[in-house]
Amino acid sequence: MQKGFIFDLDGVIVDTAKYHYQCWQKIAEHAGVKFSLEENEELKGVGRVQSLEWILKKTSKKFSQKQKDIWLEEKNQHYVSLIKDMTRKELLPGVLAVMEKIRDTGHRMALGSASKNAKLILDILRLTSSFDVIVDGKSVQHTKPNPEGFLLAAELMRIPPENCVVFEDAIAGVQAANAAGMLSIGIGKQKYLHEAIHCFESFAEMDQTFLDNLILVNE
Ligand code: B16
Ligand code: MG
Repeated sequence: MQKGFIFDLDGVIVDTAKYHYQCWQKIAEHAGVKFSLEENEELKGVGRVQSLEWILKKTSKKFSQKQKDIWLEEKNQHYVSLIKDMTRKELLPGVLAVMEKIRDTGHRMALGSASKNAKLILDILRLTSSFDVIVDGKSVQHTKPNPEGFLLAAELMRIPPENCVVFEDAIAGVQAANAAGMLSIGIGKQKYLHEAIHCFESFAEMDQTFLDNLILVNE
């Protein structure tokens, strides 16, 4: 049985959460609100516009759409300036080995990211050709926890959702995978990702027998 493996990008393949956080902190400062690292967990996997709205809910001040658009543009320019110098050293531990193992077994692989910068990041990391399908923030109307992106990835891979596995670092992404009827595997802290069916601190911590069983081809 051929399976579809869907990888989230930020926080699963590469550690970009720190850059998103740095950029949102600047915007929060402009808006006069405090924004902590703990709160940043809530924004993982959440689209850019929704992330700004989340931050602005922390203040009773009202901002015009023009002001919001300026901040969205500023946030993205800052973010792009930080990621452009990224190297493969910033790939998360164990992810490449897992990707290779899946590829060697003949399964299909998709990227399922909420980021509109996903293709740029894959190019920078020379990973674009590793995926059969790329679904990013530009491909969908609704971002995680809505399952639209993962369902689209399954459709494009031609694999039924119940035969898909999703690797996610975000609460919103785990919820999206569950809503899509896929097997959710959290990569990160169990305290945030307890809704995932399985959870590992990182790919490097993933039990090899578990991985072998996951990618086992049942005829
Ligand atoms: P951008 P993922 C998500 O990517 C990030 O986790 C989230 O923090 C970010 O706000 C979102 O992409 C949008 O990113 O501003 O680059 O379009 O984790 O779904 O790969
Ligand atoms: Mg993520």
